[in-house]
Amino acid sequence: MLLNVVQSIAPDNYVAFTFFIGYIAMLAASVFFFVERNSVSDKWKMSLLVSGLITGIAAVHYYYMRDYNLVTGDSPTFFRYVDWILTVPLMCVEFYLLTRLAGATKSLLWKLIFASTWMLVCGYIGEAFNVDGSTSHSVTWGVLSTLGYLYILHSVWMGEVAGLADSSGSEVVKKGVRYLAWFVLVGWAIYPVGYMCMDGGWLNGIFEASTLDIWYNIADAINKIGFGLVVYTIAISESKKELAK
Ligand SMILES: *C/C=C(C)/C=C/C=C(C)/C=C/C1=C(C)CCCC1(C)C
Repeated sequence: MLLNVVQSIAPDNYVAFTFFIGYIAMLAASVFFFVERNSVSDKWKMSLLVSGLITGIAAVHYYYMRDYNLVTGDSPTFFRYVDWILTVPLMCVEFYLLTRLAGATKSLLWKLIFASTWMLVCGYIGEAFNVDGSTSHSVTWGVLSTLGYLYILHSVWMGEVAGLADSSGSEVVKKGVRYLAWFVLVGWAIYPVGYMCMDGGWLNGIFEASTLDIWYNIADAINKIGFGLVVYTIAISESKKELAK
């Protein structure tokens, strides 16, 4: 708060600028998802609540990340991971909510939450505790983290989540889950690529660490707001169908 009052963004500081824009966009998206809960049937209100929570939690973190970055000039790695560890499991909750009517179980939900938490905890250890820029540290934890990522990818493309979406009997849910699976495959892949560009990573030196934040900020906006909008579209279409009955 205090820092926020005295700092302003230099015109050529694109990193800070994307933190700022990210904050506004996440905030606006939350307002949108919360207000739009009124436009969907009861069954879908929880999905929109979760969409709004994802962008809302991100907005709070962007607020702090922007300040942190302005004051220190560093990447706000800690805030970034706190944000992810809260929001990525919530994205897994969205998959559960979308396939619940087709029979998704609590055990599926917990497996997805566990896999995402595993992915992020291992990633954090790999990134934050790599004091001497060691390649073996970076690669070991990166590979461990990727196991969690692969589990989620498998589940949403050809595993339990995909199977449930197929058997849901709704084209909207089936297509929607497929869209979300694309987010996981392409949008989420930006983060491990960024990770590999850091000290000790296989792609180190390709991007400046400072420009990495720009990529992460863009990726976050797509992955959180875009993801939420797909969920919103599914919820609206399904609610209309229910009304038409
Ligand atoms: C809104 C934030 C999202 C969707 C963040 C997603 C983050 C990941 C998919 C991170 C994955 C990583 C790996 C697969 C390996 C290297 C370490 C990570 C944590 C960057």
